[in-house]
Amino acid sequence: MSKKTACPLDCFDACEIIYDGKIKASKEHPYTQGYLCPHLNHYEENNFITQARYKGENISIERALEILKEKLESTDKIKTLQYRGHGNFGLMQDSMNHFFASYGATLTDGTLCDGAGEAGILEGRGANRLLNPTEIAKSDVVVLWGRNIETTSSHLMPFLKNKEIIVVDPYETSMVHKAVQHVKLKPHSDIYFAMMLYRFVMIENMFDQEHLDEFASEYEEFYDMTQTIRIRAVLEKIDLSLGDIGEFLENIRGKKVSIIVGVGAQKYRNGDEVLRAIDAFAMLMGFFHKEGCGVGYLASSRQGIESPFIEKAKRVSVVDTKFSAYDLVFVQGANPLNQMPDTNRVEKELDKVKELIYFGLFENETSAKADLVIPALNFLYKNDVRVSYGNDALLDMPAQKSSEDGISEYKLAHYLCTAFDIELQSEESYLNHFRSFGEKRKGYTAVKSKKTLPYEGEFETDDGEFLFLDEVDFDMELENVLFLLTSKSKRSLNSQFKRETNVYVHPSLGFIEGQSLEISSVNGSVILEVAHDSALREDCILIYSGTAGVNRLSSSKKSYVGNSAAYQENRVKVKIC
Ligand SMILES: Nc1nc2c(c(=O)[nH]1)N[C@H]1C(S)=C(S)[C@@H](COP(=O)(O)OP(=O)(O)OC[C@H]3O[C@@H](n4cnc5c(=O)[nH]c(N)nc54)[C@H](O)[C@@H]3O)O[C@H]1N2
Ligand SMILES: Nc1nc2c(c(=O)[nH]1)N[C@H]1C(S)=C(S)[C@@H](COP(=O)(O)OP(=O)(O)OC[C@H]3O[C@@H](n4cnc5c(=O)[nH]c(N)nc54)[C@H](O)[C@@H]3O)O[C@H]1N2
Ligand code: SF4
Ligand SMILES: [Mo]
Repeated sequence: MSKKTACPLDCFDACEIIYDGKIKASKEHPYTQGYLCPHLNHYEENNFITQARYKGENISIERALEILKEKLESTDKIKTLQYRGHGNFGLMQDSMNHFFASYGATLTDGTLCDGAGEAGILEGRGANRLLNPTEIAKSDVVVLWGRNIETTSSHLMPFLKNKEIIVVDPYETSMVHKAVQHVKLKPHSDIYFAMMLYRFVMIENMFDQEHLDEFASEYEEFYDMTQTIRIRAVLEKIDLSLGDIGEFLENIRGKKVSIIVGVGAQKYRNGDEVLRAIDAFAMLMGFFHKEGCGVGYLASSRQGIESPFIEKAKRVSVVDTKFSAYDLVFVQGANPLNQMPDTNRVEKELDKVKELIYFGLFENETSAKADLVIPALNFLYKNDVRVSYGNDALLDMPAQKSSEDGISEYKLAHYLCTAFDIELQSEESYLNHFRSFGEKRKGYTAVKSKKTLPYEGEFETDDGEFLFLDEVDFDMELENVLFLLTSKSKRSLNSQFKRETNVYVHPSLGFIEGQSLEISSVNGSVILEVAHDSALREDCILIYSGTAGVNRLSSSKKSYVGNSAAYQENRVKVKIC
């Protein structure tokens, strides 16, 4: 048995693991480079669910499967919903989608994560291709734009050695201390900043005319749009100075530049426009077609991988799911009662569901409410293959040991497909199917079609040209407001592992550490204990993603484009209680 497997978590890095009774980092894999993050270093110390239960009573796994089958039989198919999250990033997770889709149930679409930004990228470039770490390593300057790499993609750090770093973030991330510039802009003001960069690049003639004529002939129309911005008034509104713009352009002049964008910059209803404005600036600078340059985001991880599973099904959005329209809801790899926006709404909706079924690894808000809890086996006990949205690796994840305390997705899908007479191939044939998209490269296996220079030749839009944004929504509330940041925490991965419990505020706001603070928005409120963080702007509070109750504050209104959640759309108020 191969001792090699991979971290299954929803993370850019997709680390390779050597398992010898203990989880260890692979030293050979060029992206893993011999170390893992705390989530995996302490993975086996977690309290996994090892016991199935129904309505509070412990039952055997066999009985849990029978109950699941009975409940499916007694429920109308159109009243059955599979709600998927990304607790595990393995491709075999989809074997359960195959069952539910073939069976005639409703599945989910849309995303809680990166959909708004991705929609913007798709509009402009036609495809959301990867900017691989090996390309980023060729840059002189790396702009971290709403991405906190030391926390969320620490394996990118070695690729940034000796580069000039610029951070564009309302928060003073740890990378700021290594940076030549920190643009500490107001949240939600990135569109203005990007458009102003565009305008000044035009004024200063920092662009390559021929390149634009070939790939983005409408660049002057976009320039006209950037000219509708009143510079002084807007700079004041977003709390930047002309000096910030000038310094930024000086820092990148004549350099190879990669812009690495995170989900932070697009957790808004108009998140697509943020990415389109950043892309427009990058286009003007010619970054898409020069070596060591580009804009990297959360790329489509499955680029170049065909699904062997039945996918066609009726689907409803994962953002504002109307659970009450279903009698049976099967939650897989997700914790909607913590991670979906507008928890108050989600709670009310789930109250009306007759059979809430939770298939996961850990106890959480959703398992606590579930009628039937089915323990999943963790990645060490099952076979899988994974890819990543942050690099080109494809990793085999063979089982390292066995256990009867839970069930794998494939085994559960197999049980259900057999029970309902649905075709399912052997596990090995699916694994081989996924493996077939890989090719050996130096020290690792990569997805064949993930190329190093993604937009070489032309863009993937209808006419091969970059498509500029032609209308911008400047209707954001930016003045005299308190912004809510809901960033990712070092200690947790979304709501898995050690979750944060505090609300973080700037010390100058006058709140005392340990004090209870009621934070409220138009959607709801939550009471949390104050902790100080001087890395924040004074007009921002920070409640990390995964904190209990954080999403009582967020809205389930979807992004205008991209069927995505917009966690930071609501402004908040605070009150001592
Ligand atoms: N440790 C850890 N790692 C993770 C995760 C985790 O929960 N914990 N989650 C994984 C997942 S699912 C994802 S999607 C990725 C996300 O990875 P990232 O995109 O890096 O995650 P975030 O922390 O959401 O946001 C990054 C930064 O955006 C900044 N930000 C917030 N609002 C704005 C804004 O309006 N403009 C700008 N310019 N910046 C802003 C925040 O201050 C933060 O520093 O991380 C993955 N990796
Ligand atoms: N306020 C706010 N909310 C957010 C975000 C934010 O930035 N701010 N970020 C959003 C983002 S980017 C994302 S990606 C989503 C994530 O939202 P979810 O995907 O719901 O993430 P988790 O809370 O980690 O829930 C994953 C669950 O999957 C289960 N699980 C883990 N491994 C397995 C497995 O192998 N099999 C099965 N069956 N189950 C497993 C675990 O029990 C865990 O509780 O949250 C979103 N929510
Ligand atoms: S950095 Fe990401 S992929 Fe690597 S071990 Fe941690 S969570 Fe897993
Ligand atoms: Mo995510």
